[in-house]
Amino acid sequence: MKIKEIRIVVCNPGRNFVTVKVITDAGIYGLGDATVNGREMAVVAYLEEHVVPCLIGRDPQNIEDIWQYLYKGAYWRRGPITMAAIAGIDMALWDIKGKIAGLPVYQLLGGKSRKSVGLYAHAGGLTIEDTLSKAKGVLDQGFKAVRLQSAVPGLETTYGVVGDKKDYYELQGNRPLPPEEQWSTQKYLQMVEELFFEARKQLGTNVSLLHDVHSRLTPIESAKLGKMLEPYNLMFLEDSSIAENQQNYQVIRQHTTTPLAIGETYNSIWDCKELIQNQLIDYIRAAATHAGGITAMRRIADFAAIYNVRTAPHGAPDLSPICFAAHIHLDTWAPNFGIQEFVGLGNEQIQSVFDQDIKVTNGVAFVSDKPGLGVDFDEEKAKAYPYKRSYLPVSRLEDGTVWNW
Ligand code: EZ4
Ligand code: CO
Repeated sequence: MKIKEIRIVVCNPGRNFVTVKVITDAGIYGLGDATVNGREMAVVAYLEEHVVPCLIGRDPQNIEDIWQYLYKGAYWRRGPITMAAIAGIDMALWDIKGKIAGLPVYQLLGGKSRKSVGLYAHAGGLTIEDTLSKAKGVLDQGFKAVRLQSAVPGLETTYGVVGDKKDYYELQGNRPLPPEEQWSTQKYLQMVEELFFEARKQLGTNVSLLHDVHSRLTPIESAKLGKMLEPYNLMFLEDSSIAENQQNYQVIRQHTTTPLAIGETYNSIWDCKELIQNQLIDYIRAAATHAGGITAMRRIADFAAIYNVRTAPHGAPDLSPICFAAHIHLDTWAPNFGIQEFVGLGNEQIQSVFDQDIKVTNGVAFVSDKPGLGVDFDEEKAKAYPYKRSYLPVSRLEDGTVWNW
């Protein structure tokens, strides 16, 4: 079998997605997600100019060799653009292998470790009351885990709060230039303690609570927050600090037993190697699209399992339904799976472009049993939603200093 053609399609059914379609001479095709939010066209150029020409005529069944060829063979290893390009191809090759074998991808990985995949939903409000009423709505739908985010009083906008926008897709919008947002650690810390105090009071002790700091705190501030939140028994505290320097998490870990999660921006196992082997984190949140595909995620999961670290793949709306399908296969297989982030199966336009076969009910997802990834992409419908330049916001402290968004 040979790769005959590889098509890279960018569409914007509410937000930009970069979709890779690998077509074989046997009439089988595979799909992959290569979306990097706010940097989509860089991945397209990398794929079209530097990857696609090298793969035409190769046997798509040699997934590992193609992965190594693109990773080691480029000399320039890692980085979000390179690894998203590799991921897009890799997912498509697993999809093809499943279709050849007549088996869903989770079966190729080793089969089911569980019947269904536990999900956590989001609740983000303009006030603590608003957040908690949204959380109650989520629990009424059957979710047993919810991420709480709430607006910081005194700041114009806060990460994770949809506000008057319909959904996440409208929230990011399609911004021709990056918007700017403010940050104040002092104002934030006051809000977040009250949020979790009220949450336990109103939601009880049976629900798993999570929170995403989105890398806004220094390590010692994270340590302080983790300690402060111990009475509220979080499932995990996500991205409390940046870990470019992985030793940062030693500072946090020395001070708190609040479980820690990180990894949604990671491009490879090397970004989390020290965090995992020194047991500085509890959940690794790498995403198939950004960490190098299913081949790389499988390796990260196996490495993490040795150190009691569980997987909790990123589930943001800027990962396409193809990535979500890949995650549900990985989550169904991984013996050390923890929980899957879930923001819904997408708006109407997304659901018209991507045909998904995942059942979500009572806070859990059931993997597709179709051969391959079990997701399809309608190129014709995608044409109705052309690419629009769109950026994530940039964050500044109140004195104007650029900070972590
Ligand atoms: O801000 O995916 O946990 N989820 C997140 C996301 C990220 C976006 C960035 O593209 O932190 O909402
Ligand atoms: Co996050």
